[in-house]
Amino acid sequence: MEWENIQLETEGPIALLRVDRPKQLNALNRATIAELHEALAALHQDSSIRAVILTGTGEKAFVAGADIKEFAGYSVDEGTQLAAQGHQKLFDYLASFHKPVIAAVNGFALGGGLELAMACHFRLASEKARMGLPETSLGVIPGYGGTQRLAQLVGRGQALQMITTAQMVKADKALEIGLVNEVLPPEELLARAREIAAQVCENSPTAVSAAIKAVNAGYQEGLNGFKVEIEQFGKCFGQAEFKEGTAAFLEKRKPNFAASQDG
Ligand code: CO8
Repeated sequence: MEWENIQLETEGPIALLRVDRPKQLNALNRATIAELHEALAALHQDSSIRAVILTGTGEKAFVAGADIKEFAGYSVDEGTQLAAQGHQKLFDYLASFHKPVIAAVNGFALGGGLELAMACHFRLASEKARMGLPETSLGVIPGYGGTQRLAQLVGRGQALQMITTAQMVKADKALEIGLVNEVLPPEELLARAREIAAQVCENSPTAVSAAIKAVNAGYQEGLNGFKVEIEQFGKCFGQAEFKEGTAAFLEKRKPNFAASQDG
C-alpha cells in the first residue's frame, strides 16, 4: 500500500511502522491518524506478523504532537469529536492491539506524540528523546488518553507535575519514573527494539495476545483483571500452541509455534 504520511516495512515477523512527516516533526494530523489505523488494521489481519515497532522518521522527533495547525480553529464540538475519533481509531486501538507494539522514541514525543508512545505496550527511548504533555501551555489538556495513561504509568503525582507544568523530561528522568523501559544511544535504539521484538516472536502468539488482554483488563472499567486472567489462562489449554509449547519442553526441543498457529 502507498502512504503519504507513514512508512511500513516488514522484516520477517516484525513490522516497522514510521510516522513520516519529518518537516512537521511528525505531527499527527487526521490523515496520519487514518493511515496509522489502516496500516495497523492490515497488520492485525496478517498472521505472519508477530510484533510491531513504532517510531518516527528522522533524528529529531518521534511525534511532536497533534497537528496544532489543524485543530487551532476548532469549536467545542469539533475538538470533542477529534479526541473521540482519535481514541477509537488509533490510541485505544493500539493499546488493545493483540500483537505487542513497541514504541522506539527517537526524539521529541510531545502531547499526542507522547500519548501515542504511551498507547503502545511499552517504550524504549533514545538518549536524545524529550517527552512531555505541553497541552496546558496551549490552553487545552491531553486529549488522546494522556491524563489516564501517564498517571497509570508514572503515578498521579508525577503525571500531574508533568501535565500542569507542561515541562519536558529527558530520557534519563523518563526511565527513572517508569515512562520508558530502557534508554539507548540513538544508533542502537532500533536494533534493541528489533532484538526485543524477536524475543516476543519466539513465544506463542496466542499466549502473547492473551497476556495483553489480561494485563489491559486491569485498567479497563467494568472488567476484573483477575477474572479475565483466569478466562484467558483456561482458553490457552484449548490451543495447539499450548500442546506444542509443553510438548517441546518435555521433549527438550525448541517449540515451533509457526507450525501450530491457531490463527
Ligand atoms: N503541530 C504542527 N506543527 C508542528 C508541531 C505540531 N505539534 N510541532 C512542530 N511543528 C512544525 C513547526 O510548526 C515547524 O513547521 P514550520 O517550519 O512550517 O514552521 C516544524 O515543525 C519544525 O518545528 P520548529 O521550528 O518549532 O522546531 P524547533 O526545533 O524550534 O522546536 C519543538 C521543536 C520544541 C518540538 C517545537 O516544534 C514545539 O514546541 N512543537 C510543538 C509541541 C507541542 O506543543 N505539542 C503538543 C501539541 S498539542 C497536542 O498534541 C494535543 C494532543 C491531544 C489532542 C486531542 C485532540 C483534540
